[in-house]
Amino acid sequence: MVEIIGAPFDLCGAAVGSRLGPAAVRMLGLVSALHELDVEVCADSDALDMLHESPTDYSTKVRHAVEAYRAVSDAVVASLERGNLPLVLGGDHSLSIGSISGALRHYGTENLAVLWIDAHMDLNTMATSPSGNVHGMPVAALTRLSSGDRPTSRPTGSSWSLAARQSGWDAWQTILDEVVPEGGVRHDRTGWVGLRDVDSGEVGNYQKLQSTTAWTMHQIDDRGIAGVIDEIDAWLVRTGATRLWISFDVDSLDPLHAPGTGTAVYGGLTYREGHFLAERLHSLLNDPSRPYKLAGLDVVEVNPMTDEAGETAKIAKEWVCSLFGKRIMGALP
Ligand SMILES: [Mn+2]
Repeated sequence: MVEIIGAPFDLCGAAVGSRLGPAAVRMLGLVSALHELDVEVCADSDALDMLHESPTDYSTKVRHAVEAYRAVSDAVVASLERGNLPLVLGGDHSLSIGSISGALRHYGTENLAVLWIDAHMDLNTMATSPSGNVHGMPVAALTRLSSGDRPTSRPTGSSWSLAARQSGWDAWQTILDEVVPEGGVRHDRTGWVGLRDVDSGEVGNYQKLQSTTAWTMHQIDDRGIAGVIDEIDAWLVRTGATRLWISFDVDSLDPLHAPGTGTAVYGGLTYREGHFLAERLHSLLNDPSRPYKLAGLDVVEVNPMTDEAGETAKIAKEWVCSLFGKRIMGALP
């Protein structure tokens, strides 16, 4: 049974507002839409309280963030122990540090693969991030990349203060020591799809990882979404993973369809490419001949504050429905 876990937290995104994402997606009838697909939803609650204010001090933000990751991780572990399938509604993408850590705690590093559906790699560390926004770093945390030595000076040209850099570094250590389990997500079981905005620090970090796999928009253009999905399936079989966590950032979709998100980039998945990906993943995840099953998923970065008439929340809800078996055109005889 699906267990919805709201994570109304956004202090690590580009702008505040995605803390309202879970409310918007729920308000559009996610639970009843899943019921219509004969998917049982057994619980729908939040893992943490929504802050009513937005602290601007960096050390306060990361302190709240680490608490949010712990709370989401615990909620995911509790859900998996009950035999449920957690659906985590964000919030900014840094929350996946919590959700996927929870899945790692339950399933173990040997069993879990992660598919990161996103315009961005989210692979910066505190050492390479241009912004300090942790929503650009979750994959680096989950694959346990180091942020280097604790900074003692402010690099030239950086907009971060030294105090902020140090509190970021301290938070990173806490995340690696106390949130992400030993082993983390195995590098060869980390895959991205939909990439089109990767910065130079991330390219350097990507080169440090071994055997990770990325399908950029260029490859989707080249091989078609169906061809890329076949490659994702072959990759998952090759990894030997028995469980897949899907982390869906709504900015993977083109901003024509999903304008209400923190870091929109043109040239994303079209409406049909996005749904086709979800529909095919549904078929694969429910195919008894496939060795992997769904562990859980994140749906993140829906920001109702910058959305256009709820379009982004709507497509996020529809995407989840496609992943759980909906066919947009219905089933023809
Ligand atoms: Mn992301």
